[in-house]
Amino acid sequence: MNSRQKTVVVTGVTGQTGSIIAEKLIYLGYKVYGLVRRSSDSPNLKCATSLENLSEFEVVEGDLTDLSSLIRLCSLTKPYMYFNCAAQSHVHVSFNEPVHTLAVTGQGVVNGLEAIRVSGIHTKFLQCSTSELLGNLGNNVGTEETPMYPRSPYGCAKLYGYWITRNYRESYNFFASNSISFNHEQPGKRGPQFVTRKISIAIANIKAGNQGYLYLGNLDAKRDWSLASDVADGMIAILNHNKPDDFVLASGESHSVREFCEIAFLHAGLGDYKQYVKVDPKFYRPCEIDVLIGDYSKAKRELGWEPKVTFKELVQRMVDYDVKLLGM
Ligand code: F7E
Repeated sequence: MNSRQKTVVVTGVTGQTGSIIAEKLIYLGYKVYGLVRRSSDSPNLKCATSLENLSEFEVVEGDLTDLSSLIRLCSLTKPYMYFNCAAQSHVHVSFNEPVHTLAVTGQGVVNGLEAIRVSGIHTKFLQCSTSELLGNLGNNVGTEETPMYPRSPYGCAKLYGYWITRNYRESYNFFASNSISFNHEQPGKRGPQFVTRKISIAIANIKAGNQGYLYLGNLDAKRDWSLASDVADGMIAILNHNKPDDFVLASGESHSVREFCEIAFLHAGLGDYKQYVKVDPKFYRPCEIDVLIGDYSKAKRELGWEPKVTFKELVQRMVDYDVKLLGM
């Protein structure tokens, strides 16, 4: 590696997947520049606090919606790779904040691509795209060829990000790729407003006697869940591939929120989840995707990637983390 090949930009580095990618790349010998939004407090690194004092990690203050921040970032750091993990990533929130979601989740992508183009550097670009692009699959399994039909403002903004990434690849010969990642969760890092972590934190609180019930929305929604660390390996492999392309990263299995609850409550020794889980319609979405399941055979064939952690193990690890955190 020459010195430039060791430099990487990660946006969304304070979030679950961005921080995992940063950790993995630092371990592999890269210098990582993490874009962090300026706030009135000193920067809060959230999921990336473990990286704070490492010489291989540097925070660059800036905002995805501000093209000049990104031009400055790219001109200064001349990254060999750029992982665009930042987004307003909560699907339900996007119905209440559609314009903000578009600015960050959609326009933030073209800002990154433009910053690379204006800086005149050759940078491999990964857009973290999502299964939310696909919409209701019926009885089908989602592949790279599945027609896209997003069902939320988040999905619509991600659709723009997906296509503008392909457009820069086709227009300017950019090494610009998409991961089409299905749901991915990391014990201790997943935001508490996503359903898996909401359940694991509630279980810890119920065990500790701090909480009686857990209120959820649609228990019958089915998702294809993987460990985020496995998916992050796939994202890195996409940029290490010999050509830019788009890849589904998924587990190939679909499970309902109800099944997640069943396994989680039993594993925690609380017995039947029905004693604790109540449905509150305020958690329903105006428009839902009922079932998501992905076919990762292209990633397996071309990248040698496959998920390592099973659904049951993932549920158990999430519960164990939060129960231990509360000292139970
Ligand atoms: O919901 C249902 C909810 O918010 C999963 C993001 O990372 O993955 C994630 O999007 C399912 C949905 O994730 C509650 O209706 C029931 O069907 O954990 P979630 P998500 O919307 O699937 C994709 C791939 C992304 O790209 C996104 O950025 O669970 N559900 N009850 C609930 N969901 C939440 N959040 N809270 C509930 O109480």
